[in-house]
Amino acid sequence: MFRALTPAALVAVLLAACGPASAEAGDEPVRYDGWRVIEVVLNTPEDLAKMLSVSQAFLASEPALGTQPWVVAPEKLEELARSGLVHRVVHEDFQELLDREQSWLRVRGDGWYENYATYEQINDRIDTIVAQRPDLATKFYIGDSIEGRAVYGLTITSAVGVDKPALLFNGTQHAREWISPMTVMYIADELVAGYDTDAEIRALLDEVVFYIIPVVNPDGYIYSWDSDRMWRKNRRYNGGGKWGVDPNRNWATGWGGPGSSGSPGSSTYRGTAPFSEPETANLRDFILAHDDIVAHIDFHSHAQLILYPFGYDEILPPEPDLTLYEQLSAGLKASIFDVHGATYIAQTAHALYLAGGIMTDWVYDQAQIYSWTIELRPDSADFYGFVLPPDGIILTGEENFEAIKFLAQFLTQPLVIRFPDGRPTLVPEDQATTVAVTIAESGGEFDPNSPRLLWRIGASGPFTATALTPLGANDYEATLPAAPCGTQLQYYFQAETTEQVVVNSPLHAPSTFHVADVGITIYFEDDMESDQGWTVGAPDDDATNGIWNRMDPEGTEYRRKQVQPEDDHSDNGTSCWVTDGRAGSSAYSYNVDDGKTTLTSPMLDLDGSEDPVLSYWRWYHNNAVLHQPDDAFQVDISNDGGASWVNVETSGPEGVLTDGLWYHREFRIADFVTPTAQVKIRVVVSDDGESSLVECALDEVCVFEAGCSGPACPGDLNADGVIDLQDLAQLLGNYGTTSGATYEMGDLDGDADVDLTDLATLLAVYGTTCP
Ligand code: 0X9
Ligand code: ZN
Repeated sequence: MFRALTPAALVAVLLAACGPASAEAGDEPVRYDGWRVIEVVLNTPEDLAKMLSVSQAFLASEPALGTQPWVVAPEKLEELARSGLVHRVVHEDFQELLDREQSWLRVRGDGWYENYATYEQINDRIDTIVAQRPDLATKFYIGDSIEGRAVYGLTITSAVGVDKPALLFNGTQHAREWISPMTVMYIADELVAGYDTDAEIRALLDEVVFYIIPVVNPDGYIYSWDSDRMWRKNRRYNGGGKWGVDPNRNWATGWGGPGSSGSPGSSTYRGTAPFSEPETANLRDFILAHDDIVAHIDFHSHAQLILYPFGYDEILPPEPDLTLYEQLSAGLKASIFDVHGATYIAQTAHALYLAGGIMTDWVYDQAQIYSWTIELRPDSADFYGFVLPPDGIILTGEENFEAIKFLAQFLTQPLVIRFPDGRPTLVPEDQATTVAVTIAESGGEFDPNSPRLLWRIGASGPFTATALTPLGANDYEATLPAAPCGTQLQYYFQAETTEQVVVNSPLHAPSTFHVADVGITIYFEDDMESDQGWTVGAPDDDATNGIWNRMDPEGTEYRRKQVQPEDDHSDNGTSCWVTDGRAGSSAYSYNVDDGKTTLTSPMLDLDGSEDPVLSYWRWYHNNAVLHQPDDAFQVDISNDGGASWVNVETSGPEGVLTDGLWYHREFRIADFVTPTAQVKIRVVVSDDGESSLVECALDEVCVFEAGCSGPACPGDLNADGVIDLQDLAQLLGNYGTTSGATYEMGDLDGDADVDLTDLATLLAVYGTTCP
């Protein structure tokens, strides 16, 4: 019986049968031709033992009970059938999936985060970031890997502030988890890019130091690119044809314990001693040499988990740490969820499975640093596993960036002010805008009556305070006031602890603040609650099932995955367009089959627009492990009333996540067609067979641009639609101001003072109502 335990170790299985344990320089890469990807149900330890005798190539990092993804060699299929284990084949050829990934890699676009990056490309990116912003980013070196490759990191912080607390993020202890270096690089990039434009990020870099080490196991990472995509460990030669130590079993806390292996061929091989590997020893030394580090995240994939100590035993951190871990883990989870609706489960590491010698346990236990293991996308029911389609890179980066901002704020402030729906940067004129606000306690006790919005129209003058409307729990609604077109709303938020400690968002308000430009021209807006003239069908539509209709969708699920949404996207009403929103008796009842179904918008008159933006929310679910070439979701645009079409986005046939979540998409129309009076958009969904479950939905379509929709209403200082005594009084109250005056104060000609010219303008329209 082979003692090797994980997919990487299936090469050890092959060793006995047909070849070398591991591809070496000059060898052919390891191939998985004809290996079936299966989902198997394991109810008892006996089931698990049976399955392990069929194949050691499970796709989870540890063999576990439950519904499990597995890979089985073709010659073992008969044995699998004989075993009586309940299973289904989800893909016929694992190698094909790996080959597809290779083809995705070849179509790398302009954007650095459009596809996975090699070790060299990551190092180049580190150098580029440092070259572009030497004031914010510096490079460090923690030592060499066992094959002599340098491990580099980035320090990201501003020159403001001294003795700042630091956060450490690392990726790629495990070689095949390619989303992990991309995610930490995304965090690095966003921190640097946001310093000049986002007051919240600026405050973070003024308050906190970030250490980011994207590839702590470079040899393994390169090996997973060049030789065996499923390689997990480092590249130590253990003798006897066995390679690699699992870095995440090589740390000292609980070293040698359960969930780690003493067999050099195992993919959870712990090594000969704690820190026997240069990769872990160097990382340990870096941490010990930096006593500014207060929190750490070790990024892995996959399964969407937020794990905190302990992992080596069924024990919990003592109080008050446990409470803090629970609060913080809940905040990380909520921050991630708010971005794209992805669910990451927060739990102790041992609740997943016991594993001795993991980094997170050591960092917490020995270095007294709050530490997490985050398992990134996809979720545990997904068969892409480590082969996450590349459009998942930015989505994963975006949601985890919110999480680390929350973490940094939590550790530096007694309360954290969060915005679950984001903060507006562009608002309609003369119309109030609401903002959802949530307060989390991060050490302080929150005074629920304290939260307020402070705002002003224009760049000077005092801020006006308005209380937030409580919505229950720690949720509130803030209302940004109506403001005239062309102005700028400047605003910040405050909340207090019961001990009157005031926390601002952004942190250093009012010397920095959030801004929203006022003025949106809306050309088309549809939350799908009424019929605005969309049409279903095209001459060559041939789908036999799942035809577009507008309704309140009925949610469907299939094998732990949401297939059709239960709810539309907009807050208002319940309807959206959906490819037959009925649930039926099974998820297959009303999904798209055998062809395509087309939904076309009414004619949109964009005449006179300058740079309109098309925005919508869409849902696309397709459970094919690899899309059939004709399976696609596509959005097209026309500027000749539908005579000709230009593609805006296509999901599928491959390289795209189709995981059944509402995603917001936004495009500049001029990037595709010249805006005319005859613009239409259409959404085409196709499924070339019946085998895959295809569901699509569309909601909140909007075409808009920044700018004023009509002539501004000069003189209406309080934006209530009439120019009356209140406006006059407002102007007269500020009359004679020589600098820093705002529109609202009476500066109608925008020269920052309130003088006779302004008064004359107001008197000329006095008593009128706005158009
Ligand atoms: O097993 C690991 O090292 C991590 N999972 S992975 O699939 N990325 O290999 C999880 C470590 C978390 N700790 C425990 N489960 N004890
Ligand atoms: Zn891992």
